[in-house]
Amino acid sequence: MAGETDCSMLETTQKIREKFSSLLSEVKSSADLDALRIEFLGKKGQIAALMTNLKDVAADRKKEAGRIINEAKQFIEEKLREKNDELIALEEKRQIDAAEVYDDTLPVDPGLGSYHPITLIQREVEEIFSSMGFYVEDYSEIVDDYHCFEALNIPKHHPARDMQDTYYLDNGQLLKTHTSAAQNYIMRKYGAPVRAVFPGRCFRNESTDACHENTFFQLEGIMIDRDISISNLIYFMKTMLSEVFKQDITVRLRPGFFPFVEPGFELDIKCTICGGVGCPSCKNSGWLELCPCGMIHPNVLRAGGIDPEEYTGFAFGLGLTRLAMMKYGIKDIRVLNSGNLRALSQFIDG
Ligand code: FA5
Repeated sequence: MAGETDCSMLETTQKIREKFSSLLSEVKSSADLDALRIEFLGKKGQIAALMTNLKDVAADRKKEAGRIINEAKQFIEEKLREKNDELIALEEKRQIDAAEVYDDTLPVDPGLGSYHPITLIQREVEEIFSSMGFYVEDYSEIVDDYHCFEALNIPKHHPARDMQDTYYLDNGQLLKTHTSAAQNYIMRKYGAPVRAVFPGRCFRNESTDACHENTFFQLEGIMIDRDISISNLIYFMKTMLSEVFKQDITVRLRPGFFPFVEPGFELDIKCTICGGVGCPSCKNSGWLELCPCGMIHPNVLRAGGIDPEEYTGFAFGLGLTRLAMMKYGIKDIRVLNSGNLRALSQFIDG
């Protein structure tokens, strides 16, 4: 290449580029790619050879020839990088595809995990009610004011709203304060007659203690048909509690006020932690409010598109988190949201 001009340098580098491109198209692995890198960019590679020959180029052409060689080098480096990225992506895809081959015949290690007590109790109560012909429904955790309050006979500025302060979103929606927020949706979905339960996470802006959390679970139930009365309500509550506890527990029913039922009741359970003598889990009263309930208010039926002249129904709002406390003997409700695996993984189904 002695005395070569920048014009013939251009031709030479062009040939090198073409040869490189053709070899690159055959590269299948990073080993191939490395070999190509050495052939063209290595110490004894084709670009290094051009650089060596640069000394023989006429002085006034050297700069231009150097630029042409550099461009070829950059071209090769760029293409090698692209190919390297392509090979990495292909390898990742191959690994992901291989991982998706799931072998369900592999033995399962029973020590791998356990269900959260809320999951256990929720499934148990769902099963009890579905065996009695109730649908099990799901509902959003973010709701609007209408479903959480207005459809439940709690107009704006009603004092009952003060008992359920919650977290509002910028768009006016809110985190649901109670599972009753789904009543209207269920009535609209099924019409009457209907029987359904719908568990869900609830949120309230309140201070926590051994029996109050700002995030807890309820399981709501409604039953609407012709001639439904308080006797039906009491029957279903009794059946549910005796199935869950499978032993004698003491409950009491007392009047309670909720704008969406009339009449309304508080159903309390005698604290299973202290046996009724009083402890922090029951705020020293011996009793724990567990499952308020009542006969659905005619305005609520009407809002759900159901004629209150023809149908009546009951509703209840079971405190699922408190039920888990009472069933499993969990003294402090805050353990349930704690993520403390030593405490939470010791409960078994049934
Ligand atoms: C209600 O939420 C009504 N929606 C229930 C209802 C439904 C009444 C249908 C009538 C008909 P209350 O705010 O009392 O009511 O909550 C119901 C149950 O949820 C309580 O008895 C309790 O068991 C549980 N609960 C309420 N607040 C908390 C809290 N901060 N932490 C843990 N559990 C709670």
